[in-house]
Order: sequence, then structure tokens, then C-alpha cells
Amino acid sequence: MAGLALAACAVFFHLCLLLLLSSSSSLRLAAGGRGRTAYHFQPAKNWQNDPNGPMYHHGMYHFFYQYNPRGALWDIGNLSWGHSVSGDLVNWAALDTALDPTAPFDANGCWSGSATILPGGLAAILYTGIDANNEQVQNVAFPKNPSDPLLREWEKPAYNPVIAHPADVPGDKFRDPSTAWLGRDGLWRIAVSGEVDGVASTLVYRSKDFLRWERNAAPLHASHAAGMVECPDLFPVAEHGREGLNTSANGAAERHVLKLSVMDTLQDYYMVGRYDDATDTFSPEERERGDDCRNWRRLDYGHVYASKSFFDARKNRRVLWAWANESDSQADDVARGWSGIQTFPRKLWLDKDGKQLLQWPIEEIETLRRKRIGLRRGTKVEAGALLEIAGIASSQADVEVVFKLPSLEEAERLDPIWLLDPQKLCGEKGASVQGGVGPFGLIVLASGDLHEHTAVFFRVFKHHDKYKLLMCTDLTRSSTRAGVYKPPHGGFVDMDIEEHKRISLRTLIDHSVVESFGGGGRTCITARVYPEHAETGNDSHLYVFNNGTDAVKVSRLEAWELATATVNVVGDDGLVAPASGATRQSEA
Ligand code: DQQ
Repeated sequence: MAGLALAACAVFFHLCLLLLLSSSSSLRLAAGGRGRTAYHFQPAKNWQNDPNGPMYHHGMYHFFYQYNPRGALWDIGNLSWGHSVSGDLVNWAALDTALDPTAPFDANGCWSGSATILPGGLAAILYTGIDANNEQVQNVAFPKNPSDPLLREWEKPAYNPVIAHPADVPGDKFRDPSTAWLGRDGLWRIAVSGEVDGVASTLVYRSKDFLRWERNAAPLHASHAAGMVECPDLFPVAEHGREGLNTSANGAAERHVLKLSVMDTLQDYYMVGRYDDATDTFSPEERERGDDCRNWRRLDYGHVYASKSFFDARKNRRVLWAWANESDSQADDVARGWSGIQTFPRKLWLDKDGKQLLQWPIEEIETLRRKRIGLRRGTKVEAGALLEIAGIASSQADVEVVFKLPSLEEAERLDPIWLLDPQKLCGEKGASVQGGVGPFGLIVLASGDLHEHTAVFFRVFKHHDKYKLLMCTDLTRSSTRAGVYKPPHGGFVDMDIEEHKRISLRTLIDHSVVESFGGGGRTCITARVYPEHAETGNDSHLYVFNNGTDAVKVSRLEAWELATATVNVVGDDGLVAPASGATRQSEA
């Protein structure tokens, strides 16, 4: 029967794929190997890093990613573009690599880039090639058969590179073309990172035909002192509301976001501003943060990098992906045969304050929700209390909680020096250090004896006559294993806690990922964790805790166990395989 199904798949591949994708959320596949995730995007095996060229095209989502088909480590000369497709951004089918280093203009690697849907619906990829001389150049690729709904094969025209490496930029510092946007003058624009005279610059290139590109004299942004920036993303956001905008939109009721990834810190930073396509200039909203983008807002205070967004025309929203690297050793990567995951896709929109983004897991995650457990509305969490949320398998879960703060009177005084380093503050004032208002929050992935646990929590400070809200994910007790990076992560939540007197927290738990959204998605922290107890088959526990001197109330808590999504389960024959494929995946 399975053989017949596979034979049918071979003939009606597209149909079969769609069937699998639509029915897959009911499949329960075992997550394989240490820390293997159940609903975060991962290839079946090997190394992945940056998200590349996400797009919605003819009813199908495409996701590409930096991929080493030969092993579990990053390989400077051997990067390809992995390619998967999905009907719902949750369940994914793996296809063959879309781009491999085979031509003189990318002989040493197909590095990051983006996709653009051209008028008429033709999809185009712009990517960085490491050419035969080891110089970074920008290339274009098109689908070999534009009417193939899966866009399985990609052609790299022989006239590449479309942008040679410029004389004033070092050969190894010119990369990562963004999605193109159309200006009102009918010209395409892209942003490319390049170091010009030692300054990390976001260069703009313009083109009439997507083939011949000309560089603007002035960069869109020059980040003095920030080190090399990578993976620029410039996209519009609506001034009001949550709807996303096409990358070429540019009206009066819109703002633009410039996101840059900084190599020095391996962090992503963004600034909201106004982009003028007449002059190709970007004016930041928060000018006081300066041009060194390390002082801009952080996209995530945890362990993510090289994010990329796309406009999802199916649901009129902007969706962002980011790479979350492993944080144990390379030997561990090799042993498990894979490395790197993507954050769960997030919807992005502009906060009412016009300065910060709100990020939230896309609604499709709800298709994975199974068993639900809740806490009675208004449950009081007394000082020193630890309440277990039992009844679901919480190593694969979605938890939403809202804390109500009856009083802020006991808030601790903030030493202004702490404003500079919230991560350090989270380290000094961890979950076990008693405070006034907080620490309160969730304890996740806890072993029965609590020797292992990850705490996601808030703490309120008094600062002059105002309050400051700190959010932390403390990994210091997340694993008893040695050789694992277990920092505290932390950031302030930019909201008026005195006015709201409540704070929401959403945490996605997926074996080795704890992805948290504080204050409705104002502050996000993604952490990678490797609890030993989970590897030996022991249950993980979930708690609400309060280690402040003041009680807090839970005005809402719901937690769902999540089903395993079908993510890149590939048979030896290269076909998308049903449940049995999971075994092969775990053996990889
Ligand atoms: N990763 C790619 C580069 C990019 C970097 C290479 C960012 O194109 O600058 O794998 O992680």
C-alpha cells in the first residue's frame, strides 16, 4: 500500500504533496535526535543558517535557506540554497536544492539573497555568489519552468554576475541582496551590504530590467563603528493596523523598517523611519539612537540572526523568519547530523507608538494545538509560589499567560547603569533572586527535581517616578550538560506598565527552543536549550512562579500541547514520505 502511494506520488507529485501537506497536521511524528524540534523549520539533516528568499507564489509558500548538503557544519565554499514548499507555513515538503555552487560566478558558494515576484508573476532570485576568485558578486536566477507550481529547478543565466564586485569594497564584504522594490519612477531598487572605506554601508542599486544594475552614489545607511552588517531588509509597515504591505508600497500612511544584522554581535537590529524613493534616503524615527545600528532596537534579545521578511499576499501580512543557531558544540552538531533551526514564522506590524515592531507567531500555529489546559481566571500567585500547570506534554507546547499586577509599590529601585545592559541585569537578578514586583513568569522544560529548568520572567523596577519592565530568559539552569552556552538573555519591554498594570507572555516550547513574546510581542527572546532529562525520556514540567514580595494574579493562562508538524520528511528516494519517513530522519 505504501509502495503504491509512493508510486502515485512519483506520477502526481504536486497533488500528492498537497495532500500530504493538508493532512499532515494529524500525523504524529517522533522528533529525532538530541534537541530535534517538532514544529520549527529544519531540513531533514545537515547544516542550515540564514533564511533566504521566502515568498508566496501561485498559492504556495517557498522557503529557501543557506544549506550545506554535505554535512552538519557551515562550509565556507560549499553553501547551497535548500528549498522547501508549504501550503500553510507550518508543514513543509523538501525539494532538491535550488542553487548550488556550479558556475564561475558562484563556484565557491551560493550565499544569502532574496526573492522578488516580478510583474506578470515571474519569480526571481538575487543572491550572492562567491566567484572563482573568491570575490562576492550578485547573481540572478529564474525558475527553469515558470509554470511548475513547485518551482523545483532554478536557472542561473550565463550573463551573471549582474552586479560585479565594486572597486571600493573589499572582495569579501559585498553581499546579501534584499527583496527588490519598485520606485514611483518605475525603477527597481535593492539594498546590498558592502563595506565602503571601512564603513558598513547599505548600498542601493537601481535597475530598469532587473539585469543591469547601477549603484546610487550615496548609501541608504552607513553604520559607523558597527562592523560589517549583513542581510539588509527594508520593508514598509502600515502606520495603523496589523496588515502587511507589499515591499514596493510607499504612501503617506506608511513607515519603513530598516533591519540590519551585525556580524560583530551576531544580532539583528532595526529602526523605524521614512523612506523617500525620490532620493533613496531613509530618515530614522529615533534619530537619537545614532547611526551605529547596535544602538537601534533589537529584533530579538536571544539567539537569532540574519532574519528576513516577506509580504504574504495570501493573508496580507508581513512574515519574518530568523536563524537560531545551535548553542552546544560543533562535535554535537556532527554527532546529531544537523545544525540550525528557523524561528517559528512571525507576523510583524508597527506598534501604536510608531517606533517599535510587534511580533507574533502566525495564526496557523493554532492548527497544531491539541490538548488544552488552563488556570482559573484571577488565580493568585503568592510571593514564593510555584504552581504546576500539569496535564499536557509540555516539551512541545504553546503557552499564553497574562499577569495582573495589583500594586507596583514594592518595585525595586533601578540603578541607571543597568539600563545599558539588560542581559547582565537578568544574570545578576535571576529567577531565584527575590525581588519586589517580580520576578514572576514561567518555568519551562523543568525536570521533576527542578535541577534543570529554563525561567522566562519579568521584573518591575522603579526608575525616578516611572517604572521599567525587564524581561529575561534565564538559561543558566537549562541543562546539566557541560559545554553548552547557557547565558541569561534579557531586554526591557517598552510599555507603560503603570498604566496597563498587566503584562502578557507567550512562550513556544519545542524541545530545544524556547521562543518568547513579552508585552504582546514588543520584546522577543529566542533561546536554544538542551535539557538532559528530556533526552532520557523523562517528562518536562511547566510552572508559573512568583519570587517577588508582592502577589501577582493570573488573569488568563492557557497552554496547549502541540502536534508534530511535517517538516521536511524526505525518503531515500527523494519523495515526500508520510509518517514512516520520520525514522529515516532520526537516523540521519
Ligand atoms: N551568512 C551568509 C552570508 C551572510 C551570512 C553565508 C549571515 O551571505 O552574510 O552563509 O549569516
